[in-house]
Amino acid sequence: MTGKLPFEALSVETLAARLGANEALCSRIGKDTSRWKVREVGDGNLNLVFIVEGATGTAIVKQALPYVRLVGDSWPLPLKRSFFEYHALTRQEARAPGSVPAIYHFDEGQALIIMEYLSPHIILRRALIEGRQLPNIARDIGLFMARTLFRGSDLHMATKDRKADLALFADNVELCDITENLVFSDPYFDAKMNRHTSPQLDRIVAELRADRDLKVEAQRLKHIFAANAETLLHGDLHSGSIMVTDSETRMIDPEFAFYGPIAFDVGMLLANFWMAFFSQRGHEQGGDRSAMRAYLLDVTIETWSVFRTEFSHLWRIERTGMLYQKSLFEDQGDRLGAEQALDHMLHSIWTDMLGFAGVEAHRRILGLAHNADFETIADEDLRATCEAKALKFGRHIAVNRRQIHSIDEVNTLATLIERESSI
Ligand code: SR1
Ligand code: MG
Repeated sequence: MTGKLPFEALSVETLAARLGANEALCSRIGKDTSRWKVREVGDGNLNLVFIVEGATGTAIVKQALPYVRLVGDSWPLPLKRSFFEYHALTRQEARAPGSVPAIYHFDEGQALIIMEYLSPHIILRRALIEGRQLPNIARDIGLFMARTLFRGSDLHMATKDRKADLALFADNVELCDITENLVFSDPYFDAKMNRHTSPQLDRIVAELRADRDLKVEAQRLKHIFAANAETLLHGDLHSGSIMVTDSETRMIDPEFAFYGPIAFDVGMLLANFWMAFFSQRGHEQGGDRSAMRAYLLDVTIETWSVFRTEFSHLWRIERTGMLYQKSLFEDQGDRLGAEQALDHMLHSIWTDMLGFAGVEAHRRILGLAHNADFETIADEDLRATCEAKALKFGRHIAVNRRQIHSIDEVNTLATLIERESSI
């Protein structure tokens, strides 16, 4: 197959015939296609994902579809998202080596990426639902975020290179549009594709939609998301975009990559830990999840701390871009000036991170794309109780983000809300 053929979606039946001559794939898994076993395992909202097992190895073949898989061909979506995913992965590997799957081959015309099969990794979200406590995720994800977000910005890059990347990723318009609508607007009005646990949450949904302070804050956050082209974001860094074992963590699926605010990736990620926290009450059939709840709050504390520490470290040793030049500070013996500027930047990331976390929690409960943490709670009353608490928490941290000063304060709030008996 070459990139010049018209796009055609792969299937379990056609994959071996279509990719049997692909050298990158054959060199990894063996060229005897009669021994290839192909499974389609995509459980995300957008793409096809195949596991292809051959005589000498296994690889992943991921292919974009010209529409949103979750909705169907009534919602067209350009294939070029695969191009952005490929280019984001190459930059993430350079900036945070070992944190993403290895890429074996990219075919732009067929919108497919052949990449490393991660095994025995599972999706982090699934592990958290099962109640597994992974010891390294906070460190690994905190480092990934600090390294990719710092090194993709004008704090580090040559401004010519950053502007070229800014222009390249600016074309990821349709995926940004999904986030702009699904995260920042749809949850706050009666948008067509919204759904929520009903009737249990009806009253709360009506209250949130009538909440002027919340709607204004969500739009201020949307403005920051759209206008603050600070760094190359992963763009969809939730617990479904991370694969784990007890000792390893890899980030996947950066097709939403674009230049946006540093705080967005951090906020989306932490929101998913807080949602996992609020969902645990719905997963207690096998026993009490108090220890898991405590673990998840510890993960938020450690993730933020690792992110902050590594970002600060890079600020001190890799600040080679055109922002806050050393010639203005350290080179004049003004180390404190550089520290003051760092404090300002971390403070603004912190404040915006809380806002992004709040609206991310809302959209996963009120919008189109829900998460399995809540969706797998079969008892709808119990699910609604968990969801209502996460909604209340999200509203508080989004609206009051400028008055919240520490992660302990956020986690105290989460604990108090989680212990409330009614919704
Ligand atoms: C229509 S796409 C819905 C969601 O799935 C992706 O994973 C993103 O989170 C997006 O918002
Ligand atoms: Mg995805």
